[in-house]
Amino acid sequence: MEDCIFCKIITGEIPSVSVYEDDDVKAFLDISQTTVGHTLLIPKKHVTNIFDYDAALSSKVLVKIPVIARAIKKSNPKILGLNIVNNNGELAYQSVFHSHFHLIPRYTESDSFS
Ligand code: DGP
Repeated sequence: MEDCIFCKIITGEIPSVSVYEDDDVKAFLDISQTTVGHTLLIPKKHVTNIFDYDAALSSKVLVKIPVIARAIKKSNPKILGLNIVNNNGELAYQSVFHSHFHLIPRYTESDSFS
């Protein structure tokens, strides 16, 4: 998609801090770090949101959520929990219309900045 920020991140046209990448997905740090390590997981195929997922895309993308979650947790012993957030549609606070899953690590209160 020509004007999609996340498609441009996939091609490298817009720089990002990569966390994980394979043929089907990319994970990179969110520009607005809710907590340190806040990561976005996106399908490489441009789809707007969860309403566009068929079984094939689901099996390529959704299975990666626990993979990335475990990798984030393993990266820092101070991570005690993790929120997975997925906004679908403007009314549900989706602001970038290329499907994405937020993985937000949670620390003790003193380690986190939000
Ligand atoms: P949402 O509100 O669920 O659609 O979240 C969109 C997220 O995308 C938001 O947390 C900020 C992030 N974001 C927007 N533009 C960029 C960008 O250019 N680079 C990166 N790394 N993240 C971005």
